[in-house]
Amino acid sequence: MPVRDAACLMANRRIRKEEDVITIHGDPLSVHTRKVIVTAILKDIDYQLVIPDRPPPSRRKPSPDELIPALQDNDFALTDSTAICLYLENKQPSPTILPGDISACGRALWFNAYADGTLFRNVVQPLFYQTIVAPKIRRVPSDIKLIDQIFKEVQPSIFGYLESQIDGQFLVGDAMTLADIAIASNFIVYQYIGYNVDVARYPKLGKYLRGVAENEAFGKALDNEKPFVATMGLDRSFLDRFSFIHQFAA
Ligand SMILES: N[C@@H](CCC(=O)N[C@@H](CS)C(=O)NCC(=O)O)C(=O)O
Repeated sequence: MPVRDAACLMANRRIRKEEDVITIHGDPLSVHTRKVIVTAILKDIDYQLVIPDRPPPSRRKPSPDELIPALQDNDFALTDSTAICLYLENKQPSPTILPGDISACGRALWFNAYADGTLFRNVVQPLFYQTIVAPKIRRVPSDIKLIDQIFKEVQPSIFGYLESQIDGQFLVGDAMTLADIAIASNFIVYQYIGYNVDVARYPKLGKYLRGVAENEAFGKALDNEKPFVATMGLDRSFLDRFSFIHQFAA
């Protein structure tokens, strides 16, 4: 698709040579697209974002599994946020999103898998569907019983597990890794759709998420999302509260 015909074109800072600019097909509000965007920004890789048709049920499918994100880097196409992030890691190794130490690297990959396979599949995706897609896009009632069940029976063990794993600013080591990008990206959507992390119950998780959202690359991605958040009528006030708390804690 010619760049100017794209539903949305977002250049990441200055444009270098055209062949250096990768194309990310995805939605800026999607958990998995954000992983790729944050990774590209962190690594100073220029990208353009092409948003497939909205709303989700009628998207044009850019990938074999019909999911977003998908990457196009000149002649090379790739799907799956983790595969794409690891491709970008090899394309531009510094700064790294995977620690060199083998156990730390394994741990980062584990949290990335947990973010997708457990946090997203069991909490964020069903809540997104029941809170946004069902009532606002498909115009069918939300399943209140299911939402309640997620809060009471599913969420506590997942949030509790994460709370137990946080010991400092990042999940692994002393810099942002794929683990933080994947986990925090889920919580951004969780909060966009109107839910808050109970900081009295999960104080480490709350503080950790604030820190990741304030990371420069993550923060830039979130700034770029502002117009899309507004269009979808989502709530980004938690990010203002983050900076409010940050200013007064400084
Ligand atoms: N394992 C895949 C999951 C991708 C995924 O579930 N993407 C969602 C959006 S976050 C999707 O494409 N949903 C259908 C749609 O938006 O059309 C990855 O990491 O990329």
